[in-house]
Amino acid sequence: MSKEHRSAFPPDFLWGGAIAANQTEGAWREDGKGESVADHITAGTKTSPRRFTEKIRAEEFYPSHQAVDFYHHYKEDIALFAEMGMRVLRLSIAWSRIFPEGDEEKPNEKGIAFYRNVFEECRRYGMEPMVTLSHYEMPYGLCRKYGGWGNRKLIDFFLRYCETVFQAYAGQVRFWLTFNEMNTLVSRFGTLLGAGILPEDGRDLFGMDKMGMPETAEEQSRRFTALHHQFVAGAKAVRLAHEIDPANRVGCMLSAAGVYPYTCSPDDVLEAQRQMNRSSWFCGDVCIRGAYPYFMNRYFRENGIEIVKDREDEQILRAGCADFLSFSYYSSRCATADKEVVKSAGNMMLGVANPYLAASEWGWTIDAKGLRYLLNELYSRYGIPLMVVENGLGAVDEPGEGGRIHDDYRIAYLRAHVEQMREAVEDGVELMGYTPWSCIDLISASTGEMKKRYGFIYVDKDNRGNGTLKRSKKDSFYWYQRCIASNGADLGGDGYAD
Ligand code: BGP
Repeated sequence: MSKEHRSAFPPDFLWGGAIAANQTEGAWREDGKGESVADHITAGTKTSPRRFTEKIRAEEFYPSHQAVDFYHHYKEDIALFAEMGMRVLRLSIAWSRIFPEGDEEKPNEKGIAFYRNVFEECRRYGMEPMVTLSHYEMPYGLCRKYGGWGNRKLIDFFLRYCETVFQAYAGQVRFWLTFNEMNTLVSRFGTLLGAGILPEDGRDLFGMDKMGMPETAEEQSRRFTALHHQFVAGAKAVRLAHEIDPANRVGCMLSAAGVYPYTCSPDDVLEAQRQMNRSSWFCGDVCIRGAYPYFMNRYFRENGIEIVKDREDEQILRAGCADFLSFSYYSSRCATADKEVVKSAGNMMLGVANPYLAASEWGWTIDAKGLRYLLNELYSRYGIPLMVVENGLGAVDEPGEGGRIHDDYRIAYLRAHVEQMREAVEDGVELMGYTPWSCIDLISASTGEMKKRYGFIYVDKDNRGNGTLKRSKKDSFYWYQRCIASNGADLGGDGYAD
């Protein structure tokens, strides 16, 4: 295996890892925490979807309730992250720990104290916390009482929460991300997790059971209005963060995937462009350029979508552009205008299978070069610093002799992606950092499984919640440790175990 001994990455490159509160913390009702929308979603599998229940039912299993118990293990976990050499930990604050129902006047002090301790622990090791303000876990009270982000009142509730945490952690946290993968709201996948718009009791998480049925214009209008409210809230949060502490840097966060035309037929090329416009550029343009792009007008018009806006919104959007663009990258997809071409299995954004690429066990296309392509596309469009805040391989890990996990498949995936990031940096892209998903095993967002593992650190827990929660280092732990120590120069070779 060849080794590269030169690093293109800047010396202050932010190597780290990413987690989210609802997928790691557990302690769902401890120390005054309220229920979040994630706490109402049952476990699923690759083939049986997660479901939403209005009430918590004793006979159902809700993975976020315990997750991997980061709430009680954070010291041990952060020590392990530091041992890998991580310089940044991307994590989210569970909004419902700070405002249990979402609409209280006063925050929950115990929730504030918890994150203060977590950030202090990070700082003890010289690790920067990077905080996602809303990662698929808004207070359930806001969904139940107000209809989620479809209601404009959410902007004020969100801003109150932002002000509370910006003040509380001033000096401790410099990097903030507003809404995780906010562009999932451009399709029905984001309706529940992203917008907090509740479906009927027992409905599947992504509305896949309705996939054949088109959404009504009214449903779409509500979803796009919810997204508009998030745009406004995000822009206001950027301003507020800067006012409270000029050192704050606030990024928007997108789920990003390159979209390739399935063939070079102009119809496929136009279809790929149409999908890219809607799925990535739309939200990026609003958050970074501060205005709705021209191409959405026709889409809104033709689908009867009406977005309720206030007169001052244009100005708010212009005044609150993000400082940097962060995104998750797992795969790319193909687009075709040919209805006969079979759709491949996928996650949030379905696409046509790419005959040149392999896929993960969960059907996600693996495309490291697609990351270089995308980094260049994003940078040439926006010209602001970029950060890859999620990237990784969900796979089944089987402990071998002595409980060791030889996850060479994960190392291969990550190595290929780091190599392509390095190429992009050589191309001239301004890349701030990389926080793979994930530094530790956690609950899968789409399926609720533990079995779909992403971490460098194994957590002994199964799909039904059984296990000791013991942490152990996988081979990828040592690989990443060397990658960071060499600033991305040493990516090769086997034998990364102790
Ligand atoms: C992103 C989410 C994460 C994470 C990741 C992997 O969409 O931001 O929360 O879970 O995808 O997806 P999954 O957990 O479904 O495998």
